[in-house]
Amino acid sequence: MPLEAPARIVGELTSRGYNAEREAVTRLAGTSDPGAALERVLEAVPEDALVVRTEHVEAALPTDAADAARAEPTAVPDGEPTPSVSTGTDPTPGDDTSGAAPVETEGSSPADRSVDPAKRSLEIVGDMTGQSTGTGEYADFVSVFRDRLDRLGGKLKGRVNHRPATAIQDMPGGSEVAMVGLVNDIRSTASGHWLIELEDATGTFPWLVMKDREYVDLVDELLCDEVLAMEGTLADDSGIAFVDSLHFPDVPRTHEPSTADRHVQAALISDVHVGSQEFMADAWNAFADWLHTADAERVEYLLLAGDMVEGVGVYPDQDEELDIVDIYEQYEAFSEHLKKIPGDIEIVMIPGNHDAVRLAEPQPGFDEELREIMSAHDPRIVSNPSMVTLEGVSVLMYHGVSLDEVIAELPEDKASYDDPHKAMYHLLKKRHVAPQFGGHTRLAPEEEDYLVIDEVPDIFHTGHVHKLGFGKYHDVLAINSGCWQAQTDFQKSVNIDPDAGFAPIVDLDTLDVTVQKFS
Ligand code: D5M
Ligand code: FE
Ligand code: ZN
Repeated sequence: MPLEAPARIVGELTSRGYNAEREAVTRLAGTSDPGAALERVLEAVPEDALVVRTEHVEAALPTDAADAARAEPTAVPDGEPTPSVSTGTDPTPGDDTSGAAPVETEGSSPADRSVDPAKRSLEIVGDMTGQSTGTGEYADFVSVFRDRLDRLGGKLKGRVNHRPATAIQDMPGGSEVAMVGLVNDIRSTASGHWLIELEDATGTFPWLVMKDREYVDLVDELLCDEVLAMEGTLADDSGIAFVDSLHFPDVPRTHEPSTADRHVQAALISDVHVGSQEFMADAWNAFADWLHTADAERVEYLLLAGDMVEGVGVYPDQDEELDIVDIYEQYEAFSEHLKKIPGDIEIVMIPGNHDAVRLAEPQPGFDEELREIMSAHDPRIVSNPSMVTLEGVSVLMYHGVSLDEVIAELPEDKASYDDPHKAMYHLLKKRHVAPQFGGHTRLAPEEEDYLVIDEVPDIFHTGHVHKLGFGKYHDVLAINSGCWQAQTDFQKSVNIDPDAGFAPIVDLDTLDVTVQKFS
């Protein structure tokens, strides 16, 4: 994979489970072959290291490469450019979200909102808060994978005439075969073909995708541990099958989203990062002011997809950029900001990787102490991920840590930070918010796989990558909602240019999106 940009290097590192020191990334980016340099550094880092540090790079690379890196620091433009907002071009004609341009607004003085809360309906589905039973033992891994295979495999079984892995190896060579399983391994062969090992409850079986087949293009979308179906022809010795077709659980093309019966709107935001020196209080206040105006009187729901606060000790050197160093004080400040939102707006929030809950997903909603601190506005606090239904419109809320991984592992035209919604499409296609175990996204095995996308949502809402982008995938509206934190030093050093101070507003009766800009 080409590692031309520092952001791509960060993505690659995070996909392998590492956080990065910014100087380390800068030095890698300055080498003549960052991909090869990164491999050398990773071979040399201590096995238990979670952070790639400058000294690791210095130790692993010859000094001339390190010097070259110092001589060519990453260029960051001085002038603050207007963030580029990806408005999601949809391959489907008639997509009503494409071309929705950001609308400039000014924080105007509060006006009376006339809303009728009696018309509302808000239902939470799939909140796993209080349901965690996992202890991280082997048996939990067995049950979480079994549940994943049962539920996602169930969506595929009607589509192929599948057999268990052990039965396939007993069939005569040349037979037509099909199997449903978890991707256990993806390897390229010496001759450029791809070997994909599928695993089911009985065992594993290897499948070969030939490099000249048209669907070889799908191989670079695959992630370990996702569920797939394959059809093909058994080799003469029945030891391997040649793939003829490959199926994802996917969203059916016949999916028809539900809509609200009246004109009512939801604001979808995330990544507020209160407590960071870069938290944009002015933009937040302008947003809150706007919500009090008649222009926003249809906005009756506010969904917050995680990273309410900046947290403490989330990334290396983060403390240098903290405005509030105590985690509880961060939530107290956040609560003050929440109070500025009109009291009649229903708020639903899930945690993110900066929040004070366990890092491993699924993340339960905040504990009692934090709920108490944030109680003034009486938000609904649920797990990451959760499904919430607003007047019949189902919204899958997920913070989005796995998007870093999808962006790092897939080719740039299929998933990138500039088009975060396209990375979301792949999660919808895989029907799972974070398929890969053992990578960047920390996962906690539970009896049930809470990360499976069982029901197709009408809207999929994520954050985390701090980029605004939206579009439709098989008529599911995918929105990544940007952030309220200006570019941090780390982001500057790796050329991540966040979309900060935007609020995408969804019409729940049509699923149209408009973007309000407050920065
Ligand atoms: O992360 C916002 C985005 O920036 C997300 O794509 C991860 C990336 N990021 C930010 N800081 C780091 C460090 N130190 N290492 C690796 N990746 C990083 P958020 O977690 O929402 O602040
Ligand atoms: Fe964030
Ligand atoms: Zn995050």
